[in-house]
Amino acid sequence: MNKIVLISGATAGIGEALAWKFAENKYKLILTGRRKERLEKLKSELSTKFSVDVLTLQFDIRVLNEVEKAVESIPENWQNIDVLINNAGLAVGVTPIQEGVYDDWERMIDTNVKGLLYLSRNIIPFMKNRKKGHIINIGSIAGKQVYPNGNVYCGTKAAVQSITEGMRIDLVNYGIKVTQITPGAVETEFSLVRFKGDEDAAKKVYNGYKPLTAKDIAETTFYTTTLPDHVNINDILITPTAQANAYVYHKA
Ligand code: NDP
Ligand code: 8X3
Repeated sequence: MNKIVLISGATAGIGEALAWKFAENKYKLILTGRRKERLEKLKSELSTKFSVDVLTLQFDIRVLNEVEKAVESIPENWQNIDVLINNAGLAVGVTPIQEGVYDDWERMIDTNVKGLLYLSRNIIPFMKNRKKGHIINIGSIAGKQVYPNGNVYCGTKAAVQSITEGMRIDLVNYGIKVTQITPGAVETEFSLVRFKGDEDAAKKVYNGYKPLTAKDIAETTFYTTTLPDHVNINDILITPTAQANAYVYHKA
C-alpha cells in the first residue's frame, strides 16, 4: 500500500480516529493541526504500531500564508495525495444571534469555511494533475438543519455542504471524487471547545443517551474510500440512534 491520505485536524477527536483507521489500513499519513506535541505523539504511536510513514504539518488553517507554506513543504514523494479529508473545524459559543460574539463568529467562519477552502485550493492541483483523488469534507447535521443558538456554526456547515457540491461539479472532469460526511452528536473535544473549556457544560451535551464515537465516524468515512473508481458516495448523514434530527433527542 502506497496510498497517501492528508487529514486536517488530526490532533483530536474525529481527525485522530481517522488517522488510526487509515494507518491500520497501511496508508501513508499527512497529519495536520496546531498542537505540535500531539502531532508528534501520534506520529510516533502510529509509525511504531503500524509501520507506516507519517508526515506532520503544524499550521493554523485560518492563515493562508501558513497553509501555503505547509503545502509547499510537502516533499515530492508525498505529493500524490489520494485522499484529502477536510476535518479541522469547531463551534465556539452557544448564543442567540443578537448576542453573538464577533470573535467566536470569526473563529468559526475562518476555520470551517476559509480554512477548508485554503487547504483544498492548495491540494487540488496535485489531484488534478493525476486526474485522480478523493476529497472528503466533514460537514455536520448542523449544515442541513438549524437549531436554536446554532446560527453561525450551522451557517458555516451549510457553507461546507454548498462548497462540497460546487467542488463535485468543478472537479468531475478530473475524475476526482467529492464526498460529504455529516455527523450528528459525536463525543470528542468538540463541546469542550464550544463551551470554552467548561467541562460540566460539555459533558451535559452527551448525558442520557449514547452519542457517536469518533471511531464510528472514522469507520464510515474510511468505507467511502474503499469503493471502485466508478462509485462515489456523495453524502452521508449519520446520527446516534437516540438522535432524530439536529435538535430532537431521546434522553433517559
Ligand atoms: P475536536 O475538537 O475533537 O477536534 C477538532 C480538530 O480540529 C483538532 O484536531 C484541532 O486541532 C483542529 N482545528 C481546529 N481549529 C484549527 C485551526 N485553526 N487550524 C488547524 N486545525 C484546527 O472536534 P471533532 O473531532 O468533533 O471535530 C472535527 C470536525 O467534525 C469539525 O469540522 C466539526 O465541526 C465536525 N463535526 C463534529 C461533530 C461532533 O459532534 N463532535 C458533529 C458534526 C461535525 P488543533 O486544536 O491542534 O489545531
Ligand atoms: C456538531 C453536531 O449538533 O452540535 O456539528 O451541531 S451539533
